[in-house]
Amino acid sequence: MGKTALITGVTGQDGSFLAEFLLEKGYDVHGTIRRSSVDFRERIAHLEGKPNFHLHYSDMTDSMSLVALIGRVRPDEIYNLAAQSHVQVSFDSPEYTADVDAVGVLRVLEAVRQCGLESTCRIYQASTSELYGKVEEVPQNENTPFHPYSPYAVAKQYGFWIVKEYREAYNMFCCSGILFNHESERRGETFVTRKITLAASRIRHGKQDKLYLGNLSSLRDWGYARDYVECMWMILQHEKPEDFVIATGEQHSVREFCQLAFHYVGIELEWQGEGADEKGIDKATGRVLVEVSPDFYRPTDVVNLWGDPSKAKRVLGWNPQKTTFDQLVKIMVQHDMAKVAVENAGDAIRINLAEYLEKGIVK
Ligand code: NAP
Ligand code: G4F
Repeated sequence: MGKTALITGVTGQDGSFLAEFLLEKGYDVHGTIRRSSVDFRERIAHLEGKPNFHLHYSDMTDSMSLVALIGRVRPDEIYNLAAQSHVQVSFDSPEYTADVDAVGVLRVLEAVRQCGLESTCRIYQASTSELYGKVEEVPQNENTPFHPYSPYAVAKQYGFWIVKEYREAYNMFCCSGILFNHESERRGETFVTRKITLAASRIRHGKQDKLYLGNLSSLRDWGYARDYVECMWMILQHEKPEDFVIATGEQHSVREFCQLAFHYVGIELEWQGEGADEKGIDKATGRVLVEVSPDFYRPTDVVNLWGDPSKAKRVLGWNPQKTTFDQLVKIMVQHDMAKVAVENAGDAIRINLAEYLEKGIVK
């Protein structure tokens, strides 16, 4: 018999890659989705209909839905990925973020206990490098003190500690992966990397004039999401429950990411000015393509994330450099150049259709 896994947040970037990964390993995969007026299942559309892939409505704010689902599925492994995952949004919706990202974790742990699965079900909690926040040392490892620096990070801090508490109090196999930023062609479009690769592609195709960003000097340790979901699985296959830092061990600024993304669409940028006056200028034409907008500044910003993945490498045998920074940017740009080309083709068809309707050819 293959194992059964439950993924909360299966429609997200990580959930979709993890579902693919577990299906390939022969798992029976169950995922949670939430009701919304527009059905947004783009990332998992290719998995629907597979016999071992099952979707269920549930919400992290609704403990009854979680108890009922976990009792019915009786998973061997739970990957708790569902979250309000946008740091800037957490300043606007702090209470909701706490409900989902903090209390939501407690709801999953309690549901497992109430269903009598505490000694059989292993639980992975999607923790984050945002816990290091206003960093107290670089690079950051499993022993670096936490200093959360946003409502999102404070909520995730609760999640981290409640997982540790249940591990020690009830002897449950539950652990946190402290994941540094990981990106992909499926990344949400308002996170900085995807915002950049989409904008560079649209600018290249003449569909956008300029890209507005916040803090260009912010530093991140960016990896490829597809590589990171493998490590989530490895954490649950380890002989004992432990927390791990998952990162590449390499750090780049938002400015560097931007430079490379534009390079891959065929535009070389040079930077002029400082702070809010800094601009990214197309060397060939002199056009200003990137500007800073204080709208994207955060009340408190985390600016120096750099992970040390030594423990995951040594204990789990995980390769933190499977996909390099350069390859990651290239994958994302290639995807978005193709996406914009398809959008352009769609626009052309819509224009024609509008003309047809106007002329009364199609009624
Ligand atoms: P994501 O793309 O934003 O996906 C989040 C998932 O959570 C989506 O499926 C979303 O559903 C679901 N969700 C949100 N609120 C929910 C609620 N109230 N009830 C049920 N489901 C809900 O995030 P991701 O990048 O895949 O990240 C996965 C997890 O890792 C998150 O917990 C995130 O905080 C954490 N993390 C991410 C990174 C990173 O760099 N990507 C780094 C560290 C930690 P909808 O599709 O319906 O919105
Ligand atoms: O891409 P970001 O929004 O990601 P952030 O805040 O690091 O959060 C992501 O990674 C965390 C792991 O460390 C996850 F826990 C979390 O769920 C999420 O996946 O911003 C990255 C940096 C920030 O310093 C931000 O201030 O880029 C800076 N930035 C500059 N201009 C911008 C922009 N961020 C966004 N989203 N949009 C901008 O225009």
